[in-house]
Amino acid sequence: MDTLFSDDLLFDDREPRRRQEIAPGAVHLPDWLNQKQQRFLADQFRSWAAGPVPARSAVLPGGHPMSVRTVCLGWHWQPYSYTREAGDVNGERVLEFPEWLADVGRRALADAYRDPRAGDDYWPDAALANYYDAEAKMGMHQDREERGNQPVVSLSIGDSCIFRFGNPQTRTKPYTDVRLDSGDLFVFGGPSRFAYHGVTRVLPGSAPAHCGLERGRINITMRVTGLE
Ligand SMILES: O=C(O)CCC(=O)C(=O)O
Repeated sequence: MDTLFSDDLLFDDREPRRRQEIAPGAVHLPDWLNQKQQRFLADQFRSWAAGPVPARSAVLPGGHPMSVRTVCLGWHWQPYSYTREAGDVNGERVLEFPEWLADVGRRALADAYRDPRAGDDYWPDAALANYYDAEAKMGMHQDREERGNQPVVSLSIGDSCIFRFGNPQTRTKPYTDVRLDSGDLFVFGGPSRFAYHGVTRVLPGSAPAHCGLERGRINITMRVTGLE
């Protein structure tokens, strides 16, 4: 009976698959990407991860490697700064931020905020593409290496995960657990731009057929660094 009442089953009933504003400025849009778009992004991820800077587990200041493997576009992120060259990997310059991905970001804002002009001034210049295996997670953190407060746009492909979205003040409650499925969009800006957030777990085996990823989860976040 334990399994009948596990979170994996209950979440589906509790979370309707429709647009939800999780907190002011933080919007979850399920099924925003169709399967072809998901496959396209999964293919892109594989080519980005091949280099010139390969996907790697960033090492936190305490010496622990993160459980996700990350490849960056535009700017290389390492805890907690951006550089053009990946000094903690192989010293190579990261790939350019693709113009088509910036366009995705602008459309994401327009759809999430239900305002066709919401993305007009959005020019993301950095993306972090993370790969989660079945055990990977991400602790509660703020995205605050960027100068400025433009929204973060997040796309998910592959296995579902439980995404914890909190508040700008503390790593702890109040927070909301949201199940992010393959194809989902999550945007956080405005009063929620600096909210703590993290991934408590991946739901292995939940990736839909034909999403382009047999196992694991890819998450792509794009940001405006405000750096020259
Ligand atoms: O994987 C996710 O959905 C969140 C990723 C994230 O928080 C980050 O890259 O800073």
